[in-house]
Amino acid sequence: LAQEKINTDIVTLTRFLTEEQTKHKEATGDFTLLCHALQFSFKSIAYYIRRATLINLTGLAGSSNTTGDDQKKLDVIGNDLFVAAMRSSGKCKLLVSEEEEHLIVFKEHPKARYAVVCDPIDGSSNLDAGVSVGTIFGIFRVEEDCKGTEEDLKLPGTELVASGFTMYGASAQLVITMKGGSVNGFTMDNALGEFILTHPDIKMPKSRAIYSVNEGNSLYWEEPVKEYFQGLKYPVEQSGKPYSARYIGSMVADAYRTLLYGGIFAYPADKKSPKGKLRILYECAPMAMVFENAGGQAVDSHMKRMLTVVPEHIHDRSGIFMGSFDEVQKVIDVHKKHQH
Ligand code: P6P
Repeated sequence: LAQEKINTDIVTLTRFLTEEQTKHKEATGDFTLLCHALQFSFKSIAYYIRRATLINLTGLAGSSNTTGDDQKKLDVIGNDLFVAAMRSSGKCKLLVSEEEEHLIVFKEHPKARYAVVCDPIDGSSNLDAGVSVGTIFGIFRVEEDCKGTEEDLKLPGTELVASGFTMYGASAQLVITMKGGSVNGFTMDNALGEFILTHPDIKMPKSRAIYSVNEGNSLYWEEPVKEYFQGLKYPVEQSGKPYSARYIGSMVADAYRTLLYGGIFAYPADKKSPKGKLRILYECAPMAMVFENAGGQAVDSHMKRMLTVVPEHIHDRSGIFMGSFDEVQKVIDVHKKHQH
C-alpha cells in the first residue's frame, strides 16, 4: 500500500508565534507570552462551552451584566477565565471586557505594556440553541507611564497591534492577524490540545453575492441602507441574480463565514439604535482589522473607515458594514448618491 502522505511539518500556534517574534528584532517576547495566555483562555473557554449542555451551564446566571443583557452562566465563566489568564500573564496592564463595566487595571504589573479588549463570549444569547459563539479580542500597546484610565483606551483601531476571534463550533477555530500582516486561521486539535494552522494567509474574494443582516430591523433603516439592500434583493439589471441571505445572529459565526466565502456583513445604525448595536473597541475594530488585512473593507454608518473611528467611552457602539472589498464599495457608492 502506498505510504499515506502524512503532513509531519505541522505549524502550531505556538510555533507560529515564535516564528513571528523572530521577525521583530526588538521583540522582548512579552507579546508572545501575552498571546500564549490568550491561547490558553480560548482553550479553557472552549472546554466549558463544549460541556455547557452536559453540565447544564446554559441557564441564566441570575445576574445581569452592566449593559443589561441577561447574563448567562457561561458569560460569567468565560469572563472570569479571560480575566484570570490576562492577569496571570503578567504582560497585560489594562483590560476591557464587555462583561466588566469599568476598565480593569492590573496594578500588580506596572511594567506591562499591553492593553487587551475583549468580548469573552459574543453571541451568548444563542448558546442554548447550540449556535456557534465566540471570543473577539484586540491588543493595543500602552505607554509604561500610562495613567491607567479609560482615556488610555480611546484609540482608533489603526492602533491595534493584533486582533482576531475564536469561534467555538464543531471545533474551536481561531483567526488572528497582526498590524499590517496576513490573516491566519487555526483549528483546535483536541487530541493534541494545540491550535493547528489550517487556513494560512486568508484572502477574501473581492465580491460574493451573499448578504448578512438582521432584516427584522429594516423598518428602522435609513434610506440609503434600505436602497442598498433592496438593490441586492431586486437587482435592476435584467441579468442580475438576487443575493443569498445568510444571518446567524452571532457576529463571530457570521464574520467567519463572510471572511471565508466573501459577501457582506452589516449591523447598521438605525432609528432604533442610532449609535448601532455592536461595540467599537472589542467587536467592530478587531473585526475591521481582520477584514482589511484579508483584502476586504469595513466602514461605519457614516461610511467612515471603521479603523479610524475613536470610541467616546470603552463600551461605545457603532454601525458597521464589513466584507468583500467590492461589496462594501457598493454600500459606500449608494450612500454617496444620497449625499448629492
Ligand atoms: P440581533 C449577539 O448578541 C450580538 O452581539 C452579535 O454577536 C450579533 O451579530 C448581534 O448581536 C445580533 O444582533 O439584533 O440581530 O439579534
